[in-house]
Amino acid sequence: EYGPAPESASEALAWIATHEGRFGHFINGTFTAPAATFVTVNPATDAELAQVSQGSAADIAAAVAAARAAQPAWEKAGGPARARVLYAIARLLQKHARLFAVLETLDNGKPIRESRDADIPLAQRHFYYHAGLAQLFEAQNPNARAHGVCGQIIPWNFPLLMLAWKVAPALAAGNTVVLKPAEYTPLTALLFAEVCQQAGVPAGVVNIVTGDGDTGAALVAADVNKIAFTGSTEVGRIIRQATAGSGKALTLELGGKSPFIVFDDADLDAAVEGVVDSIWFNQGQVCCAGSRLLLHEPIAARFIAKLKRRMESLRIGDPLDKSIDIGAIVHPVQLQRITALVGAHTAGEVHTAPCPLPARGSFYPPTLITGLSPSDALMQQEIFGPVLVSTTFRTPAEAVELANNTRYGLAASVFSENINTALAIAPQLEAGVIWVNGANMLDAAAPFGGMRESGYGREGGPEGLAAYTRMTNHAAPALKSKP
Ligand code: TXE
Repeated sequence: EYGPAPESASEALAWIATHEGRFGHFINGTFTAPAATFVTVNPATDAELAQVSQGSAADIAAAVAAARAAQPAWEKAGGPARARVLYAIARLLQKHARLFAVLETLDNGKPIRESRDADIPLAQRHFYYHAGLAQLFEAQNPNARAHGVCGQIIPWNFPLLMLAWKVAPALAAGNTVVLKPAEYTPLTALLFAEVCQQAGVPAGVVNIVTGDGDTGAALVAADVNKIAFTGSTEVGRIIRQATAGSGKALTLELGGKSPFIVFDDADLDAAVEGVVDSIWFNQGQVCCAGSRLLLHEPIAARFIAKLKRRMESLRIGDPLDKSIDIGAIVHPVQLQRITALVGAHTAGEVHTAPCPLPARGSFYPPTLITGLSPSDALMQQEIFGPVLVSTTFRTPAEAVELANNTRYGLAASVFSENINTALAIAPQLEAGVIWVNGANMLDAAAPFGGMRESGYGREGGPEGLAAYTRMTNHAAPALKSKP
């Protein structure tokens, strides 16, 4: 479908060239003139991709004003009218899937196989799903009203998909948005702005302001009705404090240190593949990555041997090469963070995948650290890289205790061929999302989110849409007006 490996970057680079490599913000349906720019680079080659504007408080204020002006008509248009626009966005994401996938891989460093088969299709599906839900939800919840203007701040690990998770439900419920992409990966959000123009999204309904944490902080402080944030637990805490007492609604999707539990009756080969999907997907830069491997003692040595053998076949390299399993780390700063966290630690036995690393770019090898004790820092800290730590347990009760022994509570995987074991363990795990004999399975219809320091609120499904509405005792305007 995508021609011979490696995938060509030419279409994506040509798109960047149509903007002369310099991007303004997308406010009120048009691009502003680029100003005060910063550079976004391809982490696999260190080559500059484009210059992107650093959003100021004035840019945020202009975007919020556009969103405020557009909101009443967008809500009043009603679910079916909004659904038409959401379907149009979904179809355009599908039509331009290849361009989006290559652009995402260039900006983020993730393997093209993942952007092509996961990020972009899941983003499309999010818009298709919410087009349907826009109509159904309104009919079933006549007293639900939109919040108004939503400020949305997203991370760099799944740039377009996190945008879809934020924008699709907000628009479906009749809100307008000001979205700030992460500074490392702004490009697919800017391409999405063009999709909005083509899809007939009314001016001001979607606004995109690029920039760093200062731009994000300005958005949090702006006159918005809701903030939705995905990112680090530390910044989540700052935003929580900044919005306290402001009356702004808030949802937070933060970090994790999710357990991956393998019982002695598990299909060990399937569990090994589960580990690969869980911690080496997207170089481990996944909030719900199964980064703590908990092994039942009777199979622990056998499992580690199998896993080490599997690591020998992992291929690290050019993310545009379709045969590559592991791409680049998003940015040199993130690479340094991973290196420092692992380097500061002396306990345990460190095993790395033997595939040589490319000579340039930000690459880190898939890494397995065995023989740690539950209180070791690496068992507790989110590394957000391709680093798996493991320990063993003797009884199901000990497995549950170890699994719950962090400050996080985002996701968990349980591998067992005994459904009674799986169903007995799952409800005892303090995690928002639990997979049995699987990992990292996401669906637009399944609410996703954490507990404890992994955040609160849900994204996806009717619960996710409900988080973009408030209940009133007035019927929705669209249902009151005559056709
Ligand atoms: O995240 P930040 P960073 C974790 C992961 C990673 C660490 C640091 O452990 O190693 O965070 O990554 C914006 N007010 N996760 O530094 O800073 C920022 O511009 C408002 C887990 O990249 O949280 C970006 O758009 N916004 C995670 C977004 O917040 C602010 C995904 C996330 O950046 C801000 C990413 C502020 N004061 C990192 N400061 C997950 N849960 O998926 C920054 N931002």
